Amino acid sequence: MRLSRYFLPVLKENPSEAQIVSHRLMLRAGMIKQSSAGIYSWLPLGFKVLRKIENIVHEEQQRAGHMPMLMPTIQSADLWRESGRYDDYGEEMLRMKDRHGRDMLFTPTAEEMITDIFRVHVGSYKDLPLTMYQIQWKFRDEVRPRFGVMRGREFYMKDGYNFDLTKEDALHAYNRHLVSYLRTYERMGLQAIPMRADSGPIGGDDTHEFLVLADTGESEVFYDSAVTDLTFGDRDIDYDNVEQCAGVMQEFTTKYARTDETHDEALFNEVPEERRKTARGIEVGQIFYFGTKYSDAMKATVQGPDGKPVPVHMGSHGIGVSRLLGAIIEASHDENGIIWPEGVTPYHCGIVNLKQGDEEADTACEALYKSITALGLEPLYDDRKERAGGKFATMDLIGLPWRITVGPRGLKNGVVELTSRRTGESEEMNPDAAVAKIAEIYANH
Ligand code: 5CA
Repeated sequence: MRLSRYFLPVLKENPSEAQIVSHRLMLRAGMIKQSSAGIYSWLPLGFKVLRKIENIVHEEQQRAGHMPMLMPTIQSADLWRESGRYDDYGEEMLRMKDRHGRDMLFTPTAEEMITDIFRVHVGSYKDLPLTMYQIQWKFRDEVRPRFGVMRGREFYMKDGYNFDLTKEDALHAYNRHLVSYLRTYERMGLQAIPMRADSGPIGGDDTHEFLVLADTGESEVFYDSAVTDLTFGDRDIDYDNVEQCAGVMQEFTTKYARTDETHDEALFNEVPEERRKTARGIEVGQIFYFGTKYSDAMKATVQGPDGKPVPVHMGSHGIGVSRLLGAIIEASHDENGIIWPEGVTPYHCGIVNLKQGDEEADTACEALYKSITALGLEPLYDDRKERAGGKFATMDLIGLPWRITVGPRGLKNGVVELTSRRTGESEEMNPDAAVAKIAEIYANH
């Protein structure tokens, strides 16, 4: 992409409505524009990161054996009356009537819809286990939408649902989700810690939230600092292997880590004092096992091995896809702007031409652009006739992790400069070496 043709409406001033850094930077970097409270348009740069995050979620869900599908955003109230949640959901649910006066709603989650699909089409235990998921827009009429995409009213969420014959099988599905989430967040450059939580309107007793520690987080959390030493890394997981998934689950959840809703002071005090931490966190996902809550209410049974109908055991599992943009920025920025982790960066590197219009500089930039594109990567070339300072400021603000700077002076010596956004360190090298370095950096992303 060439910056001269891109739609990147960066703001010079700090927008006064933004209280936290991620919201401020997303507005300043021209990623989103508010349309009404808690509802945003995703401008090209923001949309690109949203897609990157969504792709990682798709890849990791499918690696775990879960099937993608898509359900409608506007649903009939009837299903929700069956489960009892039409009344329970209260003011958070956006309700409307169609032209025939039928009650409709904008879906805040989709347990009812998926359970209906299941009960109509699945009749036998032989069709289990089954896990399907979607990445779809949700609407919750939050009392206090704030912090940009972090607490929106309209937001993008991955919601997955498992159907199993027994509680044991459903707990494997729970563990499998936990493992796949650990891998998902790490690919985005995030540490998200599973913490025992409260299930709220979804229901059930078994639930973990995934929290990214950040001062601006909305949840208060209590944990044993040993949990922050755990990393998932490059493990080879067989998602059908019950013991292996349970092993990872144990490893990541036996130490004390809870949100304030489930915090237990006496238990917490058993953690050695120097490891006892209180902090704030951003909830980027939550997994639930709620047994037969919905299958009982909506009569979703299968014929069991003995021929008798049994209600299926279910769980649901969410990832806050749009919220993740805010969480990643909260975790990775400096005073000049965003610092994207390589896994989610909108463009893989920037190319800054210090003297647009200089034949040698232009030619060198075009060649770099071609070579990097040929690697299957996407550079963002600042080909505007602007001062170098302005170009650097834009690159720093939008946060591409690598920048190649090209100018007539360097080219006289046959070199360009490769700069890391994270460390600020620069290295001079010939253009081919810079391309090779970029290829090497992204070999694993
Ligand atoms: N049905 C279950 C699992 S699919 C469910 O709805 N879970 S949830 O309520 O915890 O939502 C899943 C994730 O969506 C949350 O962990 C959070 O990251 C994200 N989320 C929830 N509400 C909002 C909101 N108002 N704005 C942005 N993201 C949100």
